[in-house]
Amino acid sequence: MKDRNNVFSILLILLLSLSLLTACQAKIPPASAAGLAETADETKANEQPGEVQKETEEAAPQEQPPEDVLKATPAEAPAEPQKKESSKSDDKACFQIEGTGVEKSILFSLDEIKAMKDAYFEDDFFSLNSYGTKEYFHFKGVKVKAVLDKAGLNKNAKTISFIAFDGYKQELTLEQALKEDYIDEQDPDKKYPVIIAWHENGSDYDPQKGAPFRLVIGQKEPGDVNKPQWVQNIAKIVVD
Ligand SMILES: Nc1nc2c(c(=O)[nH]1)N[C@H]1C(S)=C(S)[C@@H](COP(=O)(O)O)O[C@H]1N2
Ligand SMILES: [Mo]
Repeated sequence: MKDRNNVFSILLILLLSLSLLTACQAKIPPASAAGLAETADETKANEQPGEVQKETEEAAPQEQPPEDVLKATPAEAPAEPQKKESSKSDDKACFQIEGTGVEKSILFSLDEIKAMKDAYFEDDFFSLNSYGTKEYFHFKGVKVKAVLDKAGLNKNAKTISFIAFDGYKQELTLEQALKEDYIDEQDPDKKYPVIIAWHENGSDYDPQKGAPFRLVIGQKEPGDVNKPQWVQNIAKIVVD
């Protein structure tokens, strides 16, 4: 009886550590995932606000229902009462930066990102989507530049791709990623860097609903449809 319990515990521990080890990378989609096609459309739409982006537009609202879905695992709960939630939250709370354009690949955890105090940026961001909807969102995050600096940029670095767990992708040139003076067409005093946000409109993203990171970028010029660029649930940043 005892032996069996021991074997069971060991198996459980093995399984848990395995899932922790692989959690951050397991679901990271390849750069060639389906999102690419939609992305191309979205990017074009930035220049031509009239363009249609049916698939992504319709999919978007479901992406982020700001509801509480925090019902923690009833079936397995008895074993470790306290630990469960935090280890679960950590599972997807990271993203990977990689590619030929960086000196080293790094896995960033949410805690590490939050600890980058010098790179912290918080503000209301104006958004315009392809339907012409204008809206402000409050974000807290870090400048993309700081994340790139940590990985170390190689001389060849030219493009920065932000890839989400659902395959959605947006690509910036290095210049666009480092630019610190994006605008808000309604407020001439504002200047924005590109950020990776972990907090939107009063709450941190819930890691149980996906990687808690979002790319946020202001407008290049008045009329710039910037919201499609706000990649949710960033899994990977590829620098080439
Ligand atoms: N991962 C991911 N991020 C995404 C999308 C998506 O389909 N997947 N859609 C984009 C588009 S087209 C828009 S307009 C906004 C919608 O953001 P919202 O859900 O906060 O309104 O998210 C953008 N970020
Ligand atoms: Mo969109």
